[in-house]
Amino acid sequence: MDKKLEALNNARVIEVINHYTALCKPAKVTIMDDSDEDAALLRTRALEGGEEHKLPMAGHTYHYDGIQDQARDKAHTKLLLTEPADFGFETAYMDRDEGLAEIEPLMDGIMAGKEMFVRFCCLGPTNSPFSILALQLTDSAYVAHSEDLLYRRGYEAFRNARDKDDFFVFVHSAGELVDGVSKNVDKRRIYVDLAQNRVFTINNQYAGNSVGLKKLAFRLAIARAHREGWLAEHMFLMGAHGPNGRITYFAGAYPSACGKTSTAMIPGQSIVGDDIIYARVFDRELRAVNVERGIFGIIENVNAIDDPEIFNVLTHEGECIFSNVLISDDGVPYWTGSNVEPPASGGKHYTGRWTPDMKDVPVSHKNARYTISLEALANRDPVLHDPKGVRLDAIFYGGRDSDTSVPVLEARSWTHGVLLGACIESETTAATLGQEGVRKHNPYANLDFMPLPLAKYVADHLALAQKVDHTPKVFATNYFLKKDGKFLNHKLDKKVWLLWAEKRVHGDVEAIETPVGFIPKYDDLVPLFRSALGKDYSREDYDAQFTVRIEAYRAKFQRMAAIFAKIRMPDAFMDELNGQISRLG
Ligand code: SPV
Ligand code: MN
Repeated sequence: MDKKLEALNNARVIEVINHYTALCKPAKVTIMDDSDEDAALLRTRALEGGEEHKLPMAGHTYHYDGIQDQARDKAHTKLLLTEPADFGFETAYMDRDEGLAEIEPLMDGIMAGKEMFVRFCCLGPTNSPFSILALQLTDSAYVAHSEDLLYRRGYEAFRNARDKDDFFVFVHSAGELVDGVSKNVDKRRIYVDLAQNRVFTINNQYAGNSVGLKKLAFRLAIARAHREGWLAEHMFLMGAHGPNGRITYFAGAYPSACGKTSTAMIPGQSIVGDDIIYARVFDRELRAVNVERGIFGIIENVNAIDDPEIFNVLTHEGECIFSNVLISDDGVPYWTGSNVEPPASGGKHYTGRWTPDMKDVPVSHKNARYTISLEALANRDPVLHDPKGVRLDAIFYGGRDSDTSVPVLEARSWTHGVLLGACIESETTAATLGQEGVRKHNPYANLDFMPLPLAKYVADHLALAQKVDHTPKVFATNYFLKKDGKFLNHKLDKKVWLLWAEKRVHGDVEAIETPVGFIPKYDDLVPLFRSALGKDYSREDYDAQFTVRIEAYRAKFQRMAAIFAKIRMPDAFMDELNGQISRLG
């Protein structure tokens, strides 16, 4: 037997590997430990197999996903359930036995002629009460390479594990490749087997589909957190830097295109993570960790002015995988909104050859991405790998609307905050397909990933109040208010909202009570605009931004009431919603 496997002394790991080797029939099985040599081998294999290509800048590579494999495949991502469930919202699921019966034949021989990489990872910091071990089998060196940038290595953690049976299992195959790209996308399936903490994902490469440890593990983790009484959230985690060196940790849930990564990257603050957290109570204190150790971020609009830290990483030596961007003939990546003109000669593109006269085809795909390690960021918070996590003092729920919500608002209580999270809406923009200005309801920015009825998830949040001495303060943000078609705020104003919220956590400033929650006093924002942004802040701007639009808010909460009337939500939640509506009356 392979020496690395033998040293693990874990019968279940061997059983899983044997089972899927027999089913997927790879030509070769390579067991990987936490060594840099094994990590380097993956990088070599990704280049040899044509899934990645080297760029002149040291450490940089690029990857293309197939034309039809550029985003999460919601229709084919299904929960396998042993009995039908009413989730309270539309979710893709199917009968577990039927799902397994469908996918097993599709997996039969799917790795023929390929090398299967067996990797051991740890979700959350290692040697931590937050750690969840994960066993990954994949025939894609690109996927394995991405995972090595995004997740902590866990071979040693497996070796030292006390409960040898307790780990998540992910089996991925890119399937047959043509020019380094998955060919059989019509046979793409992503099935989440909650009953056995395992996920099968086949015939895809886009990391949101293929990287089991990201949104697929996240679904397993939410279900597990529900069973065990903790929280797994689609949230960033960051340190807000207040007066006298004070650091206050904020988490934040935002639907896509609502400012999540840019909030986590606000200048002068420190980032712990940009996508997923686990939060647990120890000694009546809520603590949180970043599940990941890297960023799989949207590259569009990353430029030197708006995202200097990330732009810096993307334009300097160091490890980075670009996906679905333009690559010029001299090997320079270009993307939409970078403020850098692509060359007249164009270059290689996910659609083939691209030249600037192809006005209908964007320089990079809207969902084109970069994959980097958090270690590369100058503003990374040093607590990233702390097994104890950080004390979570505040939560941001970010929505996007042009006409309703004030830029920042503090919830009246924990329960009111739970309501605000459940009522997140994001308005579609001209840039996304479909009609502009359509509001999409996305409770906790988690709708796509919810593996259990919303009412149960909400009940877990409400119950937190009894488990801790101090619940985090909750804030709702909206960076997108408009007047006469123009944004009322500048992109960097969010720094002021964050620093104001930081002061509220510590009781440094008062606030104005309104029917929807607490808003900042003008006099407290003026010095923050001055010190944080070097700007004057006018009374007119304040009035335009912080006027509480009662009618619009009332319409919003009535929309929510219509939705929640159809779901059996906890009584305390419905009382809060009804109280909100009557206060607005
Ligand atoms: C998201 O869409 O929320 C992401 C990217 O973070 S994905 O990995 O596709 O989920
Ligand atoms: Mn996400």
